[in-house]
Amino acid sequence: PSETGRVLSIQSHTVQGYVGNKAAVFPLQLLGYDVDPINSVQFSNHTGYPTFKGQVLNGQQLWDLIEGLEANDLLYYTHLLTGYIGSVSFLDTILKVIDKLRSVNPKLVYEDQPPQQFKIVIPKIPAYFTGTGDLTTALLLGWSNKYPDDLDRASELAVSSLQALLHRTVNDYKSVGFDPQSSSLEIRLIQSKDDICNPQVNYKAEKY
Ligand code: PXL
Repeated sequence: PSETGRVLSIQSHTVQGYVGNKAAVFPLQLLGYDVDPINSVQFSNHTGYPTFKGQVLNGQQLWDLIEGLEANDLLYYTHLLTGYIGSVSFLDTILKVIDKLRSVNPKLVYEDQPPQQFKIVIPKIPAYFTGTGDLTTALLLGWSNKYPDDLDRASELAVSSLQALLHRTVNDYKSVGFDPQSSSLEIRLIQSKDDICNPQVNYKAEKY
């Protein structure tokens, strides 16, 4: 295992655009994590478009992949990250996956336990995005593992990266004459790599 961590990320894949694993894998890799993606669906694009086509993985197919990894002793993960889950059978299998991963590594991190409370005040951006939740979760995982006792700091870093990326996204759309309020925007993930690696903290957490 690498020093930083090994993440199993079970999320959707879209051919075009950045949601699910497409929004989570790259930032975690930039932050130094080994990330193994399992694609819960493979869709042409996210479901907010007028139409989409593709395939959905069922619970048994997910379990097959886990069994394949297990048979080769490849099931050691420090973190499990999940997102968009399309069916109850898939969710049931995720619960089995958690048990299985915990049997290999009892310290597996899936849910955050610190009952700390704080808030970060951020300006509202008048636009609508997809994939931002998936990206935020990945960034929080990435930074909270680096600052395990400082969730404030981890959140400030995650929020600051996200805000920089959202501003870049809006400005990019505006620069080609596109009204950012007219439809959901695809996030400029790759173009924001420096903001992910080295976020400038412009948003501070305040204790309640
Ligand atoms: O969490 C965003 C997301 C993830 N996966 C798929 C989606 C969306 C949002 O539309 O369609 C397939």
